Amino acid sequence: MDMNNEISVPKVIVIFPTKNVQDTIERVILTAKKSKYNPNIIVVDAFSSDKTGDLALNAGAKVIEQDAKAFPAKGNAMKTGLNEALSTGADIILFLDADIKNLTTEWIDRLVDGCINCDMARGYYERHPRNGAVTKLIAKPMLHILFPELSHFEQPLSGEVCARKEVWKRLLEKNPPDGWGIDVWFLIETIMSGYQIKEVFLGHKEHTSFEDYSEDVGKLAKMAEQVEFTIINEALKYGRIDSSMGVKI
Ligand SMILES: Nc1nc2c(ncn2[C@@H]2O[C@H](COP(=O)(O)OP(=O)(O)O)[C@@H](O)[C@H]2O)c(=O)[nH]1
Ligand SMILES: [Mg+2]
Repeated sequence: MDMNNEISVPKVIVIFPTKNVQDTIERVILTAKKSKYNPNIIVVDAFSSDKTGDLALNAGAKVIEQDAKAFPAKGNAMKTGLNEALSTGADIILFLDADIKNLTTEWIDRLVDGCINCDMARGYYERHPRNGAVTKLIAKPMLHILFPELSHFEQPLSGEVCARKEVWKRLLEKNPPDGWGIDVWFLIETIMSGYQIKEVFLGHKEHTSFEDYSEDVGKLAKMAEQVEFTIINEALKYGRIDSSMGVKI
């Protein structure tokens, strides 16, 4: 396939990492399948104890299990999904959260459109004011201090991320983390690798995970810790913190 063909008719794969999302999984798969890009769907499941796996299979997805039983495993699931998608010859790979209640087909079309002329397209949205605590209180303030060139990104932890296969291959080689740090790690490493990222506005986002912590953001402590750990590690790697732990910039 020559380059022009590849760009005009890309083979698109949508990957959903899933953990007990039986209320939303069918609808998000069917919605993604209606995209003008006619994507194949891969579900990377966390050994869900509910009906997620069966419902995903019936809705037409290929269902695989994440590589390890250690949790949290969002990063592990994304890496497992990438290896699977790359082995099936995908040109463009898009991740979407499976717990989205108001996903529309336009989200898929817009994100894939966004990375036809760019290396990576990431979704951003409006959310409930109490939603996104780790984004607002950990990721963005830390990036502002340690990676100020990334502080304009609205959603550094967006789960809606699309990139060309070359970009994903390069990122996989750099040893991504297994847990909740994966999203900000992909953001930092993509930019530090010299790629261009576009943020694409997707409107309002409603997702079921918010219901788990809307009354007690303390439930987000593990996610906060892993995001913080990842940003500190990346800051050390790129010399943004000196040996006395003083911030250089
Ligand atoms: N395979 C796998 N998927 C996960 C895991 N944790 C979360 N997910 C999925 O990853 C997506 C984002 O997780 P979610 O809990 O909604 O994160 P939040 O939106 O930041 O609160 C959802 O589709 C989850 O079902 C995990 O450990 N393994
Ligand atoms: Mg969610």
